[in-house]
Amino acid sequence: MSGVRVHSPDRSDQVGSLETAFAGNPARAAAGRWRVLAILLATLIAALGVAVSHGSAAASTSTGDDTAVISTNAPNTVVIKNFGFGPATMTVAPGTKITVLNQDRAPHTVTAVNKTFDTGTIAGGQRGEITAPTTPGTYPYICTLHPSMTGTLIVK
Ligand SMILES: [Cu+2]
Repeated sequence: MSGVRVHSPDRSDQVGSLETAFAGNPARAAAGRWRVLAILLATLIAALGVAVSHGSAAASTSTGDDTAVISTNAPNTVVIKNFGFGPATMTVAPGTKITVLNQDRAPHTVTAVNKTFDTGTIAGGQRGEITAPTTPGTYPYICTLHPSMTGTLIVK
């Protein structure tokens, strides 16, 4: 019964006398213990509240990241921008349909060097489509209008 301490600014000067009083007064000692428990409980609830709010903030942040990734890296899609293919190398399963988005103003093509696939000319801002070969392998491709533009399709 003598170990109870009440840490409160307005009572800090009375701690010693309180301990003495508690020892001789069970009712006041019990009141002191409840007060300590109440303070501990309030601290615990506050800590939990902080943890929960941090958790939900992290969740909403990661949701935003996922959305951004989906909008810029659509599956089975080649984006043409600034006279380049992105991704420059893409791996797909045999026979996969691949969308080609031309985000330049200039027209472009996606044409296999060995001619196994070809979008034909895609006007600026338009889209085309190719179907990946059914035979696994590595297929370099170019834009026939700008042969310095090169990409690679890997089928496996
Ligand atoms: Cu081109």
